Amino acid sequence: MITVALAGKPNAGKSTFYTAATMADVDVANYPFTTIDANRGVTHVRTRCPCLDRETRCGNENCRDGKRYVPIELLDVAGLVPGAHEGRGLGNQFLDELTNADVILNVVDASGGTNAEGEPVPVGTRDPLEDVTFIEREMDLWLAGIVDRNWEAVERKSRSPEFDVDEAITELLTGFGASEADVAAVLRNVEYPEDPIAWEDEDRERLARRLRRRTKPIVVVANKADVAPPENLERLRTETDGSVVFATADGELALRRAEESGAIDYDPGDDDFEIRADLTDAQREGLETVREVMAKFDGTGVQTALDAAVYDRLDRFTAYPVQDASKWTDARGNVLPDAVLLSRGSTPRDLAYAVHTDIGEGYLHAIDARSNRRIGEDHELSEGDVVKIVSTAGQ
Ligand SMILES: Nc1nc2c(ncn2[C@@H]2O[C@H](COP(=O)(O)OP(=O)(O)O)[C@@H](O)[C@H]2O)c(=O)[nH]1
Ligand SMILES: [Mg+2]
Repeated sequence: MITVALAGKPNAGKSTFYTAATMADVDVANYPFTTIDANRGVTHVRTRCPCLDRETRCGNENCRDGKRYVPIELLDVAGLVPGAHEGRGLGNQFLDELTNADVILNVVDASGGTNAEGEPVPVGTRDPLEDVTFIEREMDLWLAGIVDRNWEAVERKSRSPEFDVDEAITELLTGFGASEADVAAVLRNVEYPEDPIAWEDEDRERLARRLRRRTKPIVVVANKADVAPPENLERLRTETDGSVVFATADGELALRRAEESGAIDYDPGDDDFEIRADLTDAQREGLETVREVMAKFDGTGVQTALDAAVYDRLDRFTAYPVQDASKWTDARGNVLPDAVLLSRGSTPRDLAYAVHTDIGEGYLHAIDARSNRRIGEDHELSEGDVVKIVSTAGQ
C-alpha cells in the first residue's frame, strides 16, 4: 500500500490532520511531542468511480454515489524541530520513520502562530515559508548523514580490484530504502569523483539532496489557513512552486465528527456540506464558520492534499480489475470490487502483478471491460480503466 507521511514541526496540526483523515483517536494537544510513537492508519484518496458510466452505482463500501475512495496508509510522525538530523527533539527516530514513506505531506502553520520549535506565538509572527524550507533541509541533511556515516565502507571496498563506485553507492543507498532505478537515475545526473577518497562533503550532500527529491517528494500543506493573515496566504501561493494546498485540518475534523454523529451530509473532499439534524446555535455557528473557509479554499484541503500527493506527486492512477468483463464483477458478483493504484506507464501485466504475484506470473492477456476488446501487451493503462485479466492462475 502507498504510504503518505505527515511531517512538520510540533503544533502545525499533523495529528489533527491524521485524526480527521483516519478518524482514529490520537492525542491532539497544544504542546510539542504529543505523538511519541508513529501512528499508522488507513485513509483514502478520492477519485471518480467508473460506475458513474453505468446505469447504477456499484454499491462498493468505498464508493459513495460515484465518489470512489481508494485506501492508502497515513503515518503521523512526531514534530520535527530544527537540528532534528543531529538528534534534537528525538529527530533521528522521526526521520527514520520517514524512510517508510513514499511521499511526504509537509504540514506548515500558515498562520505564523507558532515559532521554529512549535511553541505558540502571536499569529503572523513566524514566516511560514521558513517552515516549508526547514523540513526539506532537515531531510536532506539527515540523508547526507547516512551517506557520511557509511562512506568508510565505500572507501574500504575501493581497495578491491573489482571496485565499481556506482555499485558501492547503490548498495549503500538501497540499504536506506531507495530502489536501484532511483539511485541509477540520480547518479546519471551528477558529476562525482571515481575515487571515493576524493569525495568532499559537498559531493555527498549533493547526492543526498538529489536522492531525497526523487525518493521523498513533498507536498506543502498550508494548514490553519482559516486563521492565516492574507499576506501569508499570498506569500505561500507565490513563493512556493505553486503546489501548496491550503487546509483547515480542524475544520475537516469537525466535519467528520458531525458526519459521524449524523448531523451533516458530507463526503471527504466535497467543497460543501448539508446540515440534516437539529443543532444547537453554537454547533451550527461552528459549522458555518467551516463552510466559509471551505468556500474560500474549495473545501478543507485535507482530501485535496492526499490526492495531490498520490495522483500528482507520485503520478499514480486508478485501475479496476474485474473477472466478468460485461458485468464488471468478481466471482461473487461484487461490482468493481477493487481499485488499484498504479504508476504511470503500467501495463495490464503490471496490473496483474499488483492483484497477485500468481496472477501476474500466469498472465495470458487482458480485456478492456469498457470496449470488450483485447488490450495489447504494451498498452499503458490509464485512470478509470476497468480490466479483465486472463491468467492461468485464475482470479
Ligand atoms: N485554527 C486552526 N487550528 C488548528 C488547525 N489544525 C490544528 N489546529 C490546532 O493546532 C494545535 C496543534 O494541533 P496538533 O494536531 O496537535 O499538532 P501536531 O503537533 O502537528 O500534531 C491544536 O490546538 C489544534 O486544534 C487548523 O486548521 N486551524
Ligand atoms: Mg502530533
